[in-house]
Amino acid sequence: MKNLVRALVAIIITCALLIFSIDYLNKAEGYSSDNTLTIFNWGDYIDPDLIDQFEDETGIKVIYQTFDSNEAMMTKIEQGGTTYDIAVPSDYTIAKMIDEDLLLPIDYSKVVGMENIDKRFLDIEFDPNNEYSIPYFWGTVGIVYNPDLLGDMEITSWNDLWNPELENQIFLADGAREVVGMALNSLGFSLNSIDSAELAATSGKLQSLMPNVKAIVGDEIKMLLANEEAALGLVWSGDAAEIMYENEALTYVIPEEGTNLWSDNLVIPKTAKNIDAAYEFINFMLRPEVAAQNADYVGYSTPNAAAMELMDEEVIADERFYPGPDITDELEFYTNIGKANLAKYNDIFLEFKMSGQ
Ligand code: SPD
Repeated sequence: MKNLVRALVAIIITCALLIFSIDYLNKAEGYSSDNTLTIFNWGDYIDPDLIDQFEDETGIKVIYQTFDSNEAMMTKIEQGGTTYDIAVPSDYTIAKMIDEDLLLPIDYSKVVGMENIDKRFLDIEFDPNNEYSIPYFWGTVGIVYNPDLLGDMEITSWNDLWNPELENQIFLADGAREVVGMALNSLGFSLNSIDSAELAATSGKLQSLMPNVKAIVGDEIKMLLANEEAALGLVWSGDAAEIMYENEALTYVIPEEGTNLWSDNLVIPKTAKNIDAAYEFINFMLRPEVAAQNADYVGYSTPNAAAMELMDEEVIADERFYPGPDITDELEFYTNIGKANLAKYNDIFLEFKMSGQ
């Protein structure tokens, strides 16, 4: 009998330990529980003081994880097994996530502060009526460059990147849509083109850029350009703002052939566990003073018009980072071109990368 009791006690202790360990591991791996909020965001994309402030105000513990591309973020959510309460995909990825039924519709009876958002960033094709997404930051893809390293060379267009004098002088952000989109625009095509002849021409044109490309890089592009390792880079505008903060010699241009206008948005994945906390976070981020502080810290452009009123006038008057509708109306969001076409873009990008080896 004693042995039976001992065995039972051992089993109970083992089970308790197991439950404790699973809970611990789950928290570390991005699983939410009662009073936690698990956020999946791009790297360097929030003021950490705001996370502390949110935790202090609400008593909710934030578990914060980062990704470096829409594709990596979506794959993780698609695979399942995580319970992110908030994720921050870009426009075309939101359309894909809606198609794949990965998102919860936003319950606007729980949202406070939508009126703060500039209408330009609402009701866009990737999510009509913002049924699933709330704007967080926006920007363009363009060229950051260092005039001191370029003599009297003017940089105004994508085609300037092909200048033979720029041998080994360009860093490119590591994104198929960004790089192929840039080459499409340089030829006067839409950056959402799925036309085979246009894509073939684009592939050829892109390969002829390779002598000028020093490297295709991830987040380190900011450090490399700020350290003057090359004269130019294809970057997101917010990264350009950060680079220019580090090294005032650089500047940024929205190329004259047109480019990508993008927005990153807060969404609630279907597998979220703490939906109430997700709404608390959304409402927190929609507050003008919070959005202004976040934009000041991160350097990207806020879509929160009420926040812009609280920001430094010089920052929001800078048309390189806050272009008006006269400019943004001419730019294109990436659209969801579908898996097969995306594979073609990836192939073009891969062939381009291989041509440099
Ligand atoms: N370091 C944060 C980077 C966020 C950039 N998002 C831009 C996506 C454009 N498709």
